[in-house]
Amino acid sequence: MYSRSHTPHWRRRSLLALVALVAVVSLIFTACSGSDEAAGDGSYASIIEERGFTDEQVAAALKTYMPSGEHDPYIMFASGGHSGQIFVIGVPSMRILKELAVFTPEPWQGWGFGNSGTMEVLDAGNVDGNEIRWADTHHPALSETGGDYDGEFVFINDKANARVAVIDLRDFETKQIIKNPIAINDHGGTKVTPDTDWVIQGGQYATPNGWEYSPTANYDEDYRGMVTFWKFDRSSGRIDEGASFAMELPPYWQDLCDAGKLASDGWVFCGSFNTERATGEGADGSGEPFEAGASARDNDYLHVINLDKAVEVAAAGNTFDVNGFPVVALQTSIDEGLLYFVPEPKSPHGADVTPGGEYVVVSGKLDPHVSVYSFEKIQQAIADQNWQPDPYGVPVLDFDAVLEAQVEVGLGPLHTEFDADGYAYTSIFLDSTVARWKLGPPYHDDGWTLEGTLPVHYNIGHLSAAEGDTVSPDGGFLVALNKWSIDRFFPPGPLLPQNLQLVDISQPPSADSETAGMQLLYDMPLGMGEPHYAQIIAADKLEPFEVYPEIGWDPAIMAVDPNAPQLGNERVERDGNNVEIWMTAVRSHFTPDQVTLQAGDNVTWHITNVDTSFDATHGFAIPAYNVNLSLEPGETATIEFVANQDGTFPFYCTEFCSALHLEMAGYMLVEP
Ligand code: RUQ
Ligand code: CUA
Repeated sequence: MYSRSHTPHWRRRSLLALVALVAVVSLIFTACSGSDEAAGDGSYASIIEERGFTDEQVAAALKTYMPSGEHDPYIMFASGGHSGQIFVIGVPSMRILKELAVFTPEPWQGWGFGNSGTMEVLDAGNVDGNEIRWADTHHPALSETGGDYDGEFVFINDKANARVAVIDLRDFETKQIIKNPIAINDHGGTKVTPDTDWVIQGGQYATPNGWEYSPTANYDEDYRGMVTFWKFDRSSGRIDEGASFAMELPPYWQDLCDAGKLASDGWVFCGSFNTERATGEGADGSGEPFEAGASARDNDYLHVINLDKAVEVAAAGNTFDVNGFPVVALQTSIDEGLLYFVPEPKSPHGADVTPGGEYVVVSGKLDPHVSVYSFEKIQQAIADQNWQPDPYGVPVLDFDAVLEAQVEVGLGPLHTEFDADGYAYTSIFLDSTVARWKLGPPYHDDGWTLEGTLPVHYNIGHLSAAEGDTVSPDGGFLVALNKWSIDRFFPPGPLLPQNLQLVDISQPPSADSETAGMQLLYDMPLGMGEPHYAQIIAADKLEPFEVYPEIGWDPAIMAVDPNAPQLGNERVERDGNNVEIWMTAVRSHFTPDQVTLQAGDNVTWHITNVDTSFDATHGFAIPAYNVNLSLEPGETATIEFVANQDGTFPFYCTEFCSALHLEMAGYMLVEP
């Protein structure tokens, strides 16, 4: 039996308490039903009766309710889809704690509105000189130590422009955005290796390397897929671009990746589709539409990558250059044994490694099974050279030799996560269900069986179980990330919210439960973008700053800026038409609160929030200049602009910080 390293004791306790509560509630309910006395007296029994709740609904409500002041035991990091951000959500209450600004300017956090630190991060994501100020964020990856979430960082990809962001969870701020130099879109990431040495970014729609122009008639020769391995430097909290590299892949459309762990540590697995190399239907009617052309064959290829060896090959300089970035050539990967394929049911979505690293679970969207591949058998097939080459010469391992099991789970299986008791959960898109199935040895001797399914609403994409993709999943809760909400909520116009549904998976499957013991607890509409994937971490692993450690802290360098304004040294200095301002903010005053400039001045304006109290944030807005900062306690920020508009500009604090918050204002006077 598989066992986890840390047990969420609170859950056991609160479940016992819940069972007791539900019993009491039902008793009271039974006692009161039939009598009209209880109705309308405000007691919970009367509320239950008036609203006609079932026992199950009452239990669901109790399981998600967080009394005021109580914190959620889990925090979910959900991708923000088109918003380009990350949603931070408490579980099980499903309360939104923050829309964490990543790729898109966000005014409340002062992200991208004058603060030169934030502008620099955003500008690093510009593409060919074009300012890109949105993203399609898909897959957040929490940093790991020994294959377990460590609560230090989270990474996320932008599918639309092939970018990766690094967020430091000490202050929940984005520190770095990187544009992939060889690809213009991505999908297979982000994922991290078990100690976060590497952040994985897999490709998606193939293009020529560096997305140069080439007609699709030259697809087979010129177009290539890719996977990029970003070296993460934990001490600086940044990806080290100079120590990173990519691998050139055949022009199949790589999909989701996962890092091996424990038994399969050092290897990486990525699904793919369009191994047909379809190029779409031309305007003249030539070719085939993608959705047909890209699913003509029965199989696509699971990419099996020897990352440890690839790192050695790249370090030895056995690479070629694309836009100045080292790329291991496809032929090199074949010659050096870095890349193997395994046939997988066509159009898969998700290659998910079991907690112990023994298996890779793949779901072909058009096949009602999950296919489970054994890492050991993959190694054996490699050793036996039990393969046939693909058209590019990549060894395709024998399917039967590496398959461990197939479990029929329903129509349109996508993505799989795990719990602490050796069960797997697969999202079933077409059926709109979550399937719970039993893993085989070493988890269960009688495994590889479907336990049951739970209907969800509707068209579930990914699912996320508590720490469910780590080496020690917690179980307890699972969230279904549903694409369609149809009838669940009031329709706010034809664009409907996503529906995140919380599911209780704490109960074991039982023969008399159609849903294999799973209970739907809560519907959470989310009308801010489309989360694709989410990860759920135990809240006690996160140790965010309450306030910045020292006054004058610059979040961009996570240290004190020696040039930061401090109490007592506020001043304005002029040198020709260069003006530099050192300002402090404290409840309820900016010092200085009058700044006089001349039209055309080059202005460098530093502000420090010298407040040290928890939650004593000040904002700083200058009208007409598109400046809006959020200065958390201790934080310093610098804005730079040319005072190109003369006039009288009242600046003010945009965060209601104190009784005299409205008075926290000043004048910026720009003389003509
Ligand atoms: S994806 S569900 Cu990146 Cu699976 Cu969208
Ligand atoms: Cu400071 Cu309002």
